[in-house]
Amino acid sequence: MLPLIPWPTEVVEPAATATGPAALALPAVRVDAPAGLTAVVAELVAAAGVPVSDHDTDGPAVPFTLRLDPAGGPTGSDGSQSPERYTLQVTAAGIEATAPEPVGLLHAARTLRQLVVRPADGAAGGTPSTVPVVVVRDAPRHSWRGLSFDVVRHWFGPDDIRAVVDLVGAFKLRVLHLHLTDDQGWRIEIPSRPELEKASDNQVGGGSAGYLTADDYRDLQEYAAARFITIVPEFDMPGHVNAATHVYGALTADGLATDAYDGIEVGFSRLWFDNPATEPFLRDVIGDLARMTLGEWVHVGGDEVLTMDHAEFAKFVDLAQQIVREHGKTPVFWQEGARGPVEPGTLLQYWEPKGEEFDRFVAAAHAGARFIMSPGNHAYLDMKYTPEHPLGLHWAGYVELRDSYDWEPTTVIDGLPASAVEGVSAAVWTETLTTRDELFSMLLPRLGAVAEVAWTSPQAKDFDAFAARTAAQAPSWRAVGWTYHPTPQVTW
Ligand code: TNX
Repeated sequence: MLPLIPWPTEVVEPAATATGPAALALPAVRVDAPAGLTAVVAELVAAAGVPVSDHDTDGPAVPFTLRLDPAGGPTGSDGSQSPERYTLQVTAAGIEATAPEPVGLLHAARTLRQLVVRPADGAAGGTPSTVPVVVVRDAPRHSWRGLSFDVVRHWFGPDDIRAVVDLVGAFKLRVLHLHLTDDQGWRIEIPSRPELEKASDNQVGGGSAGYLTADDYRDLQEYAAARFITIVPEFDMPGHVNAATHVYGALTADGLATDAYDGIEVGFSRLWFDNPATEPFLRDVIGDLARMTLGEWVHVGGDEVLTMDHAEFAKFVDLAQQIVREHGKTPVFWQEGARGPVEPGTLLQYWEPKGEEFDRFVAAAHAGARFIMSPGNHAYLDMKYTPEHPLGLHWAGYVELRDSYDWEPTTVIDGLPASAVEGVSAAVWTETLTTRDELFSMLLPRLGAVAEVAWTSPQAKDFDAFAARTAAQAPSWRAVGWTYHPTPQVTW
């Protein structure tokens, strides 16, 4: 059993014979990769505990050769070829990765990282790590594989966000969606609206917090992009806006700024479409956010506006969608966006089972909307594992590891065409999470389960095997300081 998460398309292990080694020793690895990839690949090799050698003269080093090659990776039974496909081949002579695109080469290096076996505790000093002789041919099922991360309810700054980028990368996810604005705080500099900084120093329970400067945001996106991860920023509107109305009284019905809010209720704050201050605010914020964003998408929220009629809400969806498109980006909304006039290509993020809305979702799909599946009862990693769990919420139920694993994204919404599913996103909201360790203990091991739902074909999924692979990965999490919850569903 190889400890790979997500499980790949095809794994070929040679039958054990007397003629060849079952594993290759890795005293050191020499990386030979296309320009621009060498540093991140070396970082992954080092994270696996294997020394990276720069020169032949450093002593024995195993070559890890990464080559762009359209022949790398598998072809689906229907002839389909994912641009993320790759092949990783470990032989007695060395390690080779081939892929048509750089992202595939990086996936191959991530697979290698998971395959490395560290010397057993108590092994003689100098005992090298090893890697099994194997061929892995692999490609993802869905292209949108992400994590939605609330950095508002409790502030998580650039260092924590970079750690989360590393974690999502380890499971071959491609998207980190940052929930940047909400009732409690405003977490990003908007150059045309510098006053918003006044709403950054607050969070759930009060206390000091912060926000990303434009420079922080650019650096983070570049860090993520070097790892083929796209940051998708979210400005949540027309609800969840108390941070904005705290700064700009002109946005409220009575013209008075609202008080800062440090509780965890939702649904009470709102914008007013006919207020003359509203559209300029949306244009400034969405415009700046789009200009500052390297990736293709801008998320404009739309969830839980509990005090607005549908007609007014639809006007917000229409306007936000137009502004995002005017800036050359693709809009993303929470599922409530389906109540507005969604256009082809607009993405809707499903999160809550509301049967009476399913017809609307299906209609939106037929109108060309694409769906990101984040069902609360499977993919919300801020839900408690069990009733006794000290952290998290439970409005969507208790979400144990198996709940995060055993679900099928194309059948969550009755009647939705499977072809309308763009992919899957886990989500972690931070009302109850205050430290990186708490955050990671909610993400691990469940993020691996959601990643496997997004990547692996349903026929190849197997919870018991997944649980065993999870246990086998835990030492590598401990080695890099990633805290995880030792759920009893895994024999650690
Ligand atoms: C629902 S999911 C929300 C968030 C909360 C979350 C807590 C969504 C679109 N809205 O505002 O933080 O539940 O689990």
